[in-house]
Amino acid sequence: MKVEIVPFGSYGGKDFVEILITNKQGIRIGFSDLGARINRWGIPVQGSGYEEIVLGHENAQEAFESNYYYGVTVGLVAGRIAEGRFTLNGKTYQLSQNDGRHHLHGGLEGYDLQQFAYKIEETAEAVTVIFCLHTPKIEYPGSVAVEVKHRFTDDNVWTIAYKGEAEETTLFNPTNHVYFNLNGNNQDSVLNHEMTIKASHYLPLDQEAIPLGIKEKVDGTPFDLREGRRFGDLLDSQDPQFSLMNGFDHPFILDTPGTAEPVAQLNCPDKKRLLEVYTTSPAMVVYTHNKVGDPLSIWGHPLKTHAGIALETQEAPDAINQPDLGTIVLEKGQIYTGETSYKLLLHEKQGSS
Ligand code: FUC
Repeated sequence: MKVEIVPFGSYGGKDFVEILITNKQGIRIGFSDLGARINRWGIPVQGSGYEEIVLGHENAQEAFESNYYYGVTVGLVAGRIAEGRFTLNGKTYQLSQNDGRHHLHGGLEGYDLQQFAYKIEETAEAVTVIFCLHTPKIEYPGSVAVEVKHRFTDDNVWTIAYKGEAEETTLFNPTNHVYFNLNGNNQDSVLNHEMTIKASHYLPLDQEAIPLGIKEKVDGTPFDLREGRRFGDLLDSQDPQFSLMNGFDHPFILDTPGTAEPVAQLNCPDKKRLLEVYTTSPAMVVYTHNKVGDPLSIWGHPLKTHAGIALETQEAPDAINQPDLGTIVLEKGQIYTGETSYKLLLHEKQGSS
């Protein structure tokens, strides 16, 4: 496999890099030390570069100015914490309120904009980039020494393995905020994607996207994706939860986490590309890029509503205030581990479209 380290631009006096890994099929994936992020996953097109199946940025400055968290590692806590407030061991904490009155995606100093140290390991069939960060004790109750390993193989599997060790008892619930668009660009939206999510329940939200605290059966709703539905066919749904968010921005409670069964699939029949998702996490937030703001374009093309689908594996949002939804407390000295894999299957010879 080929590994290249190229500049990803500078911001705030820091220089960032992108690590590009090309496997024996010519498929190229890119990770950056800015937020331990995936920034590209490209399928070669004869004579004209790559079709990128994830949303990303040209450089660090664009990434810093973006509101979408494309491909970033999210931490310490993925998902919203209502009013940024919670109580742990009898003490109440107030975190930054960076999403209206709520705390979102690790707050103002989350992992997404931190510079991670990295090293690269190569074996015969895979390259692994190991990103490390010792989170300064900013706003959460305790620091976490975190390691995010991105592994990419010759058979097109990208695996993220997380490890976190708490110095003081704290909260920890990381994810990766990758958005897929298997069309290979952001000019076509994901309306043509078939989504399969092996989840019998989802979490309805209030108007500010905080879980209402009930696990709702998906039966008879647009959230029933167990057999696969074309996203575009769901758009005229009158389901109040679906229209509330103009699409999905909801946690799904997964039926098959930690097994050899995929928890989800994305299928793009037009391009004969299929993506399978495997995870140890009990829930997955699915966000269908329901709004477009800043930036207004990426990869040289204007963004449109539903430009991608984010599949964020994690414990459910606001679990710290709604214990029935999961546990995100990491005790002092305890080690968190978690793993998610995205497997790309190409059903036609690529490189000629
Ligand atoms: C998701 C959502 C949010 C937000 C963000 C960019 O995880 O839950 O609503 O807009 O990503």
